[in-house]
Amino acid sequence: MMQNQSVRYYIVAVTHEDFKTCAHSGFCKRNRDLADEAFVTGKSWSSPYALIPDTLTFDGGILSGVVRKGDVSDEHIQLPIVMSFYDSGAARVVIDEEKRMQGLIELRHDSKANEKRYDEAWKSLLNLEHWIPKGSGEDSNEDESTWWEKTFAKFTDSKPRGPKSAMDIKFTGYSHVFGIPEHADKISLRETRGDPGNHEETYRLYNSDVFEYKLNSPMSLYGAIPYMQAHRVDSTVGVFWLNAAETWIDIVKQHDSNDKHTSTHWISESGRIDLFIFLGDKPKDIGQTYGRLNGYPQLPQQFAIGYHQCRWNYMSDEDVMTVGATFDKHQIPYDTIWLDIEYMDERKYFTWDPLRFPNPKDMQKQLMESERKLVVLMDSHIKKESGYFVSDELRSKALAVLNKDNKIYDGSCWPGLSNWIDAFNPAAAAWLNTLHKYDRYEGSCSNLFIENDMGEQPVFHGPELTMPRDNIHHGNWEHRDVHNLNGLTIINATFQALLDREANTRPFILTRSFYSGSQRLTAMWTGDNQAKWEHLAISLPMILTNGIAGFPFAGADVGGFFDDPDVHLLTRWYQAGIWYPFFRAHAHLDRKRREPYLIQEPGPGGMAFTH
Ligand code: NBV
Repeated sequence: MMQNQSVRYYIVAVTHEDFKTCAHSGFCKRNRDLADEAFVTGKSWSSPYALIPDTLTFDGGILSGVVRKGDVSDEHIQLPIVMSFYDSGAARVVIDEEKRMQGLIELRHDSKANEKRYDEAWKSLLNLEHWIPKGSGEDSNEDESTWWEKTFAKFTDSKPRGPKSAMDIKFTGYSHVFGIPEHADKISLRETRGDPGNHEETYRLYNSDVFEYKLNSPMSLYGAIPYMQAHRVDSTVGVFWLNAAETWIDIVKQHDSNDKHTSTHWISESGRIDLFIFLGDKPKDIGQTYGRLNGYPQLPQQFAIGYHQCRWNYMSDEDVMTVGATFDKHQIPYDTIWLDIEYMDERKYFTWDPLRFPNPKDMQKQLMESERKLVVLMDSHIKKESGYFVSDELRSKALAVLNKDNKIYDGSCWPGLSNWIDAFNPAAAAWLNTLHKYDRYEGSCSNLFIENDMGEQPVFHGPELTMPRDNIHHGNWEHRDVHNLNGLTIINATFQALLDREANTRPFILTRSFYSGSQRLTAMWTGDNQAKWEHLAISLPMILTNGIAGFPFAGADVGGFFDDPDVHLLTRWYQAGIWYPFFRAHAHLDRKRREPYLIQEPGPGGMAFTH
């Protein structure tokens, strides 16, 4: 059957202007303004918060107590605080309230004296956006206009659970901080207060599918790892901010006569404060401790560190075999060939286009003869169509994401009108597991692996090209609370499915969206880059930053996804790409063929394609 042409291309090209800045986000603006007030105008700033000394207890490495807002007589806002100190050298600070808050932690690690000091001084900035019932009128001197409803680019977010949270972390004695992927930016993170050379805007973590993303920018891209590291010659500090909601991070550097310091301000839309702190001499020391918490990458399969040949799309099984045979003819090695969204019947996952891929098993068996693999693209948006078994089961088993009215959420995506698998639900993961079994996924063989592309949950025509924040996931979580985790739930379920499909094979998955922990399950790549020299250049700090954040199995589309590279750029990109831990060439549907055997040797007449 032919494709549904109406959804062949992105209907809406959502570019960087269509995404929020801090100023568009009520909770971010409030917290940024507060930091300005405290830091800029602030010697006279005094915090309304205090630890209540006689509530403190220390037992089995755990320090517990209560933080109070207001003066001693005012007991109505009390926040339990728990600090745990682990043998690994990590510490955890949790401040729990039904809703959110803002505080300050100062980090310093003096390794010369071989002394690991958690110098968490609850400085004067401690502040809390505590939960209040809607319309209660408390804190009436504050601007509540964005607390209960927020409209951005014609989309209104109903925010039924009100305004939410944040905190400050100061890296005392460190002039550089690194990490918090994913941004198209340099390795040493820039300041965000708009002076020359700094960013105008706050770093954002809100997994997003950004069309033609901007370079040297703090805007969020497809993945989010809220892990930051600061390093100087013999001392390293890391912080992990355990929060999967939209998060903004401001960075400001201060120099005094003795030292340099980096102050960071973390602002999340929801959740409690849950912060891990890692101290060590060298980055490898804290990389070790961070891995003990969130997992290490699995040892990649041999084929996975080889060369991957991809494009959107190889259009038939014959096309796949011809490309493979031409690689062999030119004696260019490749280990894996990929199929993008056009291999299916009307973009319905777990099906094959009957005209173009009539014999998928034969195709995979031929690849198997030379130990090659096939990777096919698979996502969690399911075409809404009665009679399509995946859609019927998703709906009848009630395993889809819901809208704010607790009805199955309908949105549009590549297949047209779609519903989304809610992999937060263990029953949905278990169901996905059954779909991958050979008897259910007809035409699949043991050398077929998976690309989970759009885990940011892109929804054409959705707010910032994703789902509304008041959508509901399993366990009554609002989408806003868990947005950055969504892609991880899908790869988690897919990984388990591939593991259970056949004993003794290790799954291979590629993901575009990620969170801390995804490194255990998949490789990642930097999404839809462009065939430009600047994109080749930025791929290196992006991949290295991912490594700093514990996810080194990373790559970028060799050649650039959008546009056609000239032969110089493509040749240089292959030369760089061979060093990417994950090495895959990829190209947009409309771009010219550019398999490496099409590039001529550099010669007196320059270099050319043999089209
Ligand atoms: O499936 C089509 C593309 C894919 O080729 C690319 O690698 C992904 O990053 N996909 C995005 C969807 C839309 C691209 C405009």
